[in-house]
Amino acid sequence: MSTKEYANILISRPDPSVALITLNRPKALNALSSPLFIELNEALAEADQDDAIGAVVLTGSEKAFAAGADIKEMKDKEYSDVFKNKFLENWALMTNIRKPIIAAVSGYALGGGCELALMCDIILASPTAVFGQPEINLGVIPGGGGTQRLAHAIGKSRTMELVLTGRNFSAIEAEKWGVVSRIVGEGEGQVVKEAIDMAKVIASKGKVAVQAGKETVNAAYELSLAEGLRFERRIFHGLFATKDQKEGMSAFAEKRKPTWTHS
Ligand code: CO8
Repeated sequence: MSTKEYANILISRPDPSVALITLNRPKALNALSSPLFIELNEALAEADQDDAIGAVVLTGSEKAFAAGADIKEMKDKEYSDVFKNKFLENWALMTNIRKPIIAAVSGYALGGGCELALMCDIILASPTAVFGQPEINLGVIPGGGGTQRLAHAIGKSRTMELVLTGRNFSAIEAEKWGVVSRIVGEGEGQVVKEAIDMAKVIASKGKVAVQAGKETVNAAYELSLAEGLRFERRIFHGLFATKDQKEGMSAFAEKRKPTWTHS
């Protein structure tokens, strides 16, 4: 992955196997402008192509993961502009990334910020994290998957309440409802540290199995139970064609650590 400099995001490698992408528009609380999303998609695609990287961490600042789509950019747009130009449709490109993306959320994750976190594979929250879909207060509704992904994650009644009242929800609620995998300990930078540690663990596994695991869990959100179970079984069977399956099971039997060749 190149060390290219971007205007709206920062890229670093806290470990050779992990890419850390930090949203960096502090004056606008990381509002998600079109240029920011173009950069984010480019950086994610590069990380996906880099064989040395096993997982990506996406974060913002202590105050804001992202306070939503850029309202100032949107406010004068007309229906014909947003429809013709497929406004923000490229946001969903990140759901095609093969490698796991962990969102490390501190502070505000509102509107498109909440939707961005929901497009990641795992969300870790700092105790300061505040989620919400406040679009109703702007005369619109969520447009980046909030109504759908939240409904899948937390059910109709809660999603309806959040989308129709625009009220925020806390890290504790997010954990109780299963929006986030867990709340990390207090302290500046703690959520990023724990996300990097998790990314390193994932990156230490065989990449073929990790990609298969991500694809198969995500299928649970698209398929019926019967189709999903059949898909899982086929992918599971397919992994018996990999060297990593032979290595992993032989290593267990021989009481040694496996050496993955990612093939
Ligand atoms: N867009 C643009 N600028 C923003 C945004 C935003 N979403 N959020 C904050 N800012 C700017 C403020 O305008 C302010 O700028 P300035 O200093 O120039 O006035 C600066 O960031 C700091 O913000 P505040 O002074 O408001 O900071 P506070 O600590 O007082 O408040 C809040 C923090 C509560 C987060 C407040 O900023 C806020 O309510 N922000 C807007 C939250 C919101 O409504 N988000 C939803 C946006 S709509 C959306 O996301 C639709 C998604 C559609 C996706 C479609 C995909 C296909």
